[in-house]
Amino acid sequence: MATQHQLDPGLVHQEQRAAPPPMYRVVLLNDDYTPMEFVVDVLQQFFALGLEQATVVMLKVHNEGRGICGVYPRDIAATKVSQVGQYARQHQHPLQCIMEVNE
Ligand code: NFA
Repeated sequence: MATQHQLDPGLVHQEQRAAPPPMYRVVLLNDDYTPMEFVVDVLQQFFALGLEQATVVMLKVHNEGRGICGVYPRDIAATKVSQVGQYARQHQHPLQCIMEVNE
């Protein structure tokens, strides 16, 4: 017969499991200057969206001020923010991309 300790490493007593690491939303912000086609291109290139879904997200950002591109572990989210920022600056567009913790 299994002991309680073997069945339950910690939960019956006070200790708890570590929470899973947080995920991060990568968010695009609207501006008045970045061309719509450039935003669609960014969403296809860096967030693996097809033309239709990239267009839906671009229009959401355009109409509502912001939109979620995807939700990722911290390091991946940070890399995407950096890549989008670099790509936008390279093309002299003011497009802003940020990350925020999901809950
Ligand atoms: N608002 C921009 C325009 O009218 C388009 C845009 C969409 C920019 C989404 C940034 C993000 N050209």
